[in-house]
Amino acid sequence: MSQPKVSILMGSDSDADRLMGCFEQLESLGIPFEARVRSAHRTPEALVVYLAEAEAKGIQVFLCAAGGAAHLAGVVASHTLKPVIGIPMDNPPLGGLDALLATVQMPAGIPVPTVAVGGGGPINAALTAARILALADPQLAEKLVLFRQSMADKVAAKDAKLQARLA
Ligand code: RP5
Repeated sequence: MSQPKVSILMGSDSDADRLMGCFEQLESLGIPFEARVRSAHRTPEALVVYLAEAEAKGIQVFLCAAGGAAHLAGVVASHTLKPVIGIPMDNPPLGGLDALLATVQMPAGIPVPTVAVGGGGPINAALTAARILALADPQLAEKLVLFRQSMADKVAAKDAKLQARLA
């Protein structure tokens, strides 16, 4: 089995179902990944230990999903120089605005580029990781070209369907 290149960290297993799109997108591009539950607040020491292990085994990009007072991505970014992408989770009662602000509003010096709350956010996190890895991987870059073409084909098919319905 290939060594994982992407690590998806989540603050709780309650986040996992909403990250399926992220897992599936990485799988469809053939990017090896691992997903782990580590919390910035509940397991701060275990998080730091994991990050050292992950870097040692070749993880290139960290995707960090957390809800509520979501410090996970920022804490990870403070311990690594690898790219860290924040995925704010749309938890009740605030619907993810809390996690969005906690993830995206980092002080200068510790960057956490952050994807959308809910919806396509987890998928776009996977695609951003893919673009980063594709800088040094021409085969992956080609897969991204094909992925984009397949999206354009789907839009064209939808337009054709709409035109047929209106005719
Ligand atoms: C965050 O707290 C997690 O990322 C999760 O979104 C949220 C709630 O966690 P649980 O109470 O469901 O374990 O750290």
